[in-house]
Amino acid sequence: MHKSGFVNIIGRPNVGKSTLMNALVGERMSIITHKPQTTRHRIIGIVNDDDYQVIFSDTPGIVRDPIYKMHESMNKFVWGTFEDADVMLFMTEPKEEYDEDDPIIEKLRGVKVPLFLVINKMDAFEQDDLLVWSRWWNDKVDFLETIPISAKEKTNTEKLFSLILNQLEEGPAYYPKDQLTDRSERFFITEIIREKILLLYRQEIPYSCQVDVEYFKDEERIVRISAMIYVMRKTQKSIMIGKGGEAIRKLGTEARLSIEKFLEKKVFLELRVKVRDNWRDDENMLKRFGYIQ
Ligand SMILES: Nc1nc2c(ncn2[C@@H]2O[C@H](COP(=O)(O)OP(=O)(O)OP(=O)(O)O)[C@@H](O)[C@H]2O)c(=O)[nH]1
Ligand SMILES: [Mg+2]
Repeated sequence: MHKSGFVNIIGRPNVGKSTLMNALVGERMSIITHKPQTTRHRIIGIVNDDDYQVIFSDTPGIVRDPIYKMHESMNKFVWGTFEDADVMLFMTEPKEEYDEDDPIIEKLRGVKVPLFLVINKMDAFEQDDLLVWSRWWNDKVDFLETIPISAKEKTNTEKLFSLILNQLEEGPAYYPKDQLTDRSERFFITEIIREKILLLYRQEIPYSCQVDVEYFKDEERIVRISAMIYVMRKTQKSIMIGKGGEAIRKLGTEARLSIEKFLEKKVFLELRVKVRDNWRDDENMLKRFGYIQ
């Protein structure tokens, strides 16, 4: 019998959804940083075997108070995963507070497919904290099972995978068996650059940025890439570039090294910066960057 299904991972920003997906898939699919709102899209990671195909979806952290259209789109990606899930993983971490009337609770109550409560970062908390948080959630929502894990240290992640597999029903392979994701190389390059921006720049800068790979040419010995970084204000542009171009050079080097690892090839990377004041609210820009269809 061949099993398959969609397993969707949701939760607030920064709880470790992307870390978990990468651990389950065994590849570095989604970018991970210590900052909230790292993931902005729904990203698929596929685990293939002769007897099964499990299609995981990593999603953006649920934004509580959407300010920009971009945030609304990010939340829409999350709510969309309620429609097509065969299994849902709701992820939280001890000490993460929710209000009794948080809309996610009502949403979770309505889930008809197997629903797991995944309490992450068990490496960083006491057993008691795990119990308290498990109890709080289980009083409110009918989870099939609660599982404490450490996505970072891969504690209980294999156990979680087999629990998921037990819940999947007979079904076909939806993707070719050698496929790991639905995203293009270009998308991952954009994400790698964005990851470095999140790591290198402070405060609102990373959140004001969008990266667009404008040129990608795979030549015999080298891959040539040119990317545009959109920011919202002139002052942000000068921060991106830095004194004498120092900041953007550093970004360029770190991104290039990471892209070279990803493509397993030498890379020439050109980065440019442009001001586009309201891209997070601009429908055309949001369409172009895949936030809305
Ligand atoms: N201590 C500890 N830290 C973890 C664990 N899993 C993830 N983290 C850290 O938590 C931070 C956020 O991880 P991500 O995987 O990016 O979280 P996310 O839920 O995808 O965040 P968004 O994309 O912003 O929604 C990173 O600094 C991770 O290294 C864990 O099991 N233990
Ligand atoms: Mg993420």
